[in-house]
Amino acid sequence: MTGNLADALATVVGSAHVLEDPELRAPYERDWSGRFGAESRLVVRAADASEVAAVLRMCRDSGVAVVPQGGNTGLVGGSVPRGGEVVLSLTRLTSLGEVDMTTAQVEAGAGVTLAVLQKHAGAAGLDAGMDFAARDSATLGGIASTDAGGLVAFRHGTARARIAGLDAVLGDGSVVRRMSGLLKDNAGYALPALLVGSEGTLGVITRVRWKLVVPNPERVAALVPLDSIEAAAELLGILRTRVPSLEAVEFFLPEGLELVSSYLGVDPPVDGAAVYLIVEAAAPFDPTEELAEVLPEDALVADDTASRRRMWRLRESHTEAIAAAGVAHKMDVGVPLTALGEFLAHVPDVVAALAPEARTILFGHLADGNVHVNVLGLDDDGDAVDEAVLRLVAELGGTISAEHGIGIAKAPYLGLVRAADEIEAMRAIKRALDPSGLLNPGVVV
Ligand code: 2HG
Ligand code: ZN
Repeated sequence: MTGNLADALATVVGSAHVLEDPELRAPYERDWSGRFGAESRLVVRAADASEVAAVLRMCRDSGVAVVPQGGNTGLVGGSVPRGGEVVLSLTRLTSLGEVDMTTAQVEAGAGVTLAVLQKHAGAAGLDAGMDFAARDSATLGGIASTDAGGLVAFRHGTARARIAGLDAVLGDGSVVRRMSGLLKDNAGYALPALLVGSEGTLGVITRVRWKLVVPNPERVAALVPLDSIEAAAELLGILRTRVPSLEAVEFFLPEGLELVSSYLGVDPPVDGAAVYLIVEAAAPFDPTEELAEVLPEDALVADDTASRRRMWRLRESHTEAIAAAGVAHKMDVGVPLTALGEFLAHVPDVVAALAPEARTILFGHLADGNVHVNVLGLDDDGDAVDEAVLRLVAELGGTISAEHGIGIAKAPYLGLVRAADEIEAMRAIKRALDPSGLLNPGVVV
């Protein structure tokens, strides 16, 4: 059976792009979390939308489920096999259109990485309006299908806000094509909006039309040590209301700073605080003064590119430093800002009650109320810890997934934050668009 399917797929994509050898398949079978993954039946690398459609048709006819995959930088098991599926890699869909300067939009294949889009936009004097540490590998298809957020979501929104349109092949083989880039288009249901954030469970996004932003040439960052999370929340309020050029407010804690500094082999530029913020402002004019007026005196300011990068590395390297220390349980949660102090104060205790030896590292996107809870040193107690943390999130009115997606990691907990009626509506949509359950089984619902 596998043989037949592999041969059939090879007639579409070429035999060089059907990977059956376990060694060649391996990089596609485990995601960046290091926690999720299993063997696939095979990996197929399509080159364009018509190949994607043909691959899906063949897999449906053979009764084999498909896991769509972009740069495989996911952290929730949503882009890797659960066992025996075909992995459909979209990384070859790299065609990139010319920037349309009238609309400041650009069409890009699902396999274009964020870094390539950023460069392409930059060459046209514009900016992608999105950024995060996995920029060199993460692809636009994955970014769209998870509704990724990142470091400048506070200013430019999540992927949803950047997507003017998309092309996709649905689970039933039909095609959604919405590339006109119209600002106003309310003709019927917004299918592209439904596909954004659907994590490859309804359709395979093959192309997006991306809204670029006008870059701000003057930029300044600051590393701000603070005594408490309450002080951080108060400063956030001041920044939000008094610094119109504000672009990002990120945070990490002493444990994270220590781990990252030793991973990078650098001396931490500050220490002794309870919370550290990285604040960035960008404007057509120099925002240094605007920012300095509201920051405490001991804030370290970086106004040139090299020192800004050094500062940001302390925040961006958290994921890598944690991965180097072990396989973490990762909970990407959103908490209302009014409850953030309570959440951050309680999480370590909630974890310690179930797993006293575990190490909890908290960091994330403060302005978005988005906390990355990383717990190292969990074993059999891991699921109980996940559930306890996610329950706390739900009790505080938050969400169990802010920007990484539900994947398979959070699927059992969706009911904590979505009512039974809503989950049933999601299931009805899944049945309608993917009646044979071809796409990404076990993910989301
Ligand atoms: C980040 O903000 C990413 O750096 C990864 O979303 C978070 O590793 C994580 O938990
Ligand atoms: Zn993040």
